[in-house]
Amino acid sequence: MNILFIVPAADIRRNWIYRLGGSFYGRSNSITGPLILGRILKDAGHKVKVYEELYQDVDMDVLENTDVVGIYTMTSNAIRAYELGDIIREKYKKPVVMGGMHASALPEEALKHADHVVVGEAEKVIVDVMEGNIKEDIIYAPPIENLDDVPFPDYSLLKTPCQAANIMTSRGCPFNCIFCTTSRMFYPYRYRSPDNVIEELKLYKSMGFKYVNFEDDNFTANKPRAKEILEKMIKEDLIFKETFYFGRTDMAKDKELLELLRDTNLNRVLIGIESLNQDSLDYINKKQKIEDIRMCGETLQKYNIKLIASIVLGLDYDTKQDIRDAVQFCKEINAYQLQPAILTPYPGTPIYEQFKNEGRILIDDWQYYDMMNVVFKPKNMSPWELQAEFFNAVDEFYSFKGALKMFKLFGFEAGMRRIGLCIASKIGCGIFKKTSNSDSDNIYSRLKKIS
Ligand code: B12
Ligand code: SF4
Repeated sequence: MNILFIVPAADIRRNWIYRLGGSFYGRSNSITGPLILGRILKDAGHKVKVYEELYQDVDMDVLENTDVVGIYTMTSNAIRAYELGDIIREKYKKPVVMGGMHASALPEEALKHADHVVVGEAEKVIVDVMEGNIKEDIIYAPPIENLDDVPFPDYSLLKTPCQAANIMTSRGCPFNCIFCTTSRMFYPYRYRSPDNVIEELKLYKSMGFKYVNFEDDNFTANKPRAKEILEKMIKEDLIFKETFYFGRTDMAKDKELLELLRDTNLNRVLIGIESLNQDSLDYINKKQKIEDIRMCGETLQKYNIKLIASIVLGLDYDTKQDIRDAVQFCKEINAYQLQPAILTPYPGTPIYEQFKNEGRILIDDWQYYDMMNVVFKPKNMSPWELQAEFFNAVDEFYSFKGALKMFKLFGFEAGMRRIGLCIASKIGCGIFKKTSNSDSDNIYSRLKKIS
């Protein structure tokens, strides 16, 4: 059979300005699920192609020779996924199977645009589903017990650009913050053996990948295991250029771990600082103290590890001043990047249930669920004020003066990338101002009206 997987991207992300910006700043990569499932299907004798719409449009002609289409969904691309599902079923008369984060949280909704929906990790059922051996509409797939049994993602199936290989050495996270989708989708928390991880890294080295991202939700959750992987990377000479990963403030307490991260070039880390208000941290169940955050910010600098500080905007205990203080703090600790994320009630999370029960969900158009748009009614400010705080945070953090500091701290390349981010953020803020002041019907004018 000829099988096509599509990872959709919302309308705004397929526009050429966005793609151009992405190619300057980001390194193209891929969700690993379809590449793993594709590998399983290839091993079962099928021909598979995978497209990431973030980087390139899908060549619809390919559908003529396709027998079945698999579509990955996350919430912000669900509308596009449904649009594709409808077109492929109605115009091309091909069966569609959906899976991924969003379809797993709301399978009945996804089923309106697909022939089958797989809830959860699809490795064990994918061959039977794609071959049409399963008759149920919604298939509940069991989580994989031993992740070492899962084949490595097959990048030869990917038909769109890819500069960095993504590796997942674990699934889930031992914590359970109230807004987090992945600790619920990938449950329980499981991890692969260090040797299995090393084999995958060897493959990427042999394929010529210069960049690798560790996409685990919390790579340093199990420190002895993380250290073992890093030690083996050094021993096997598996060092890539600047390597990205997700961490947690607690990693900064372990000096040996920090040295290994530095020595293996795992030198760009995204950490959820979330808020500098302890009531907010407790409310989201972060199990993190303000002192941990401060200590982490100061320590990472000493190890030349670039911090991408993620803060959540709009928590029930936070005021506008709390948001501004958090941005100021990120500047003070010389965070390399700021990732302000507007609190987003993703289906399947406790915060979604809470806001639904309290009647606080204002916008149910999924394309706005990308952490950059306000979709709920905040407690301590109006929706419009929160949206404006998001752009204020970006504008305030990405100053040219701050970028110059980055040259000094992290060298020329990092400095230039930060300049690029500065320019992109100024353009983004300009577009925001223009759009929000225009008479057209858009998300911002809707938020203004609601407020
Ligand atoms: C790598 C990654 C990216 C990359 C690549 C994504 C891309 N090209 O679209 C980049 C950095 C570009 C990215 C961007 C974004 N991302 Co992202 N990303 C991830 C990350 C960290 C890893 C994905 C992965 O490989 N998972 C591991 C594999 C094993 O799981 P999987 O891919 O889901 O596959 C399994 C199942 O889902 C299922 N399955 C998957 N596909 C299919 C298809 C079919 C047909 C079937 C049956 C089953 C099936 O079986 C698979 C095997 O078990 C996840 C977090 C995570 N843990 O998943 C976030 C995550 C998916 N991203 C998220 C978000 C919000 C975004 C952005 C909106 C962020 C932003 N503001 O810009 C954008 C949107 C991009 C878009 N396409 O529109 C959220 C989504 C939340 C939600 N509930 O919707 C996540 C969960 C992060 C988080 N912690 O909240 N992302
Ligand atoms: S620490 Fe991060 S990955 Fe873990 S539950 Fe909290 S938000 Fe999710």
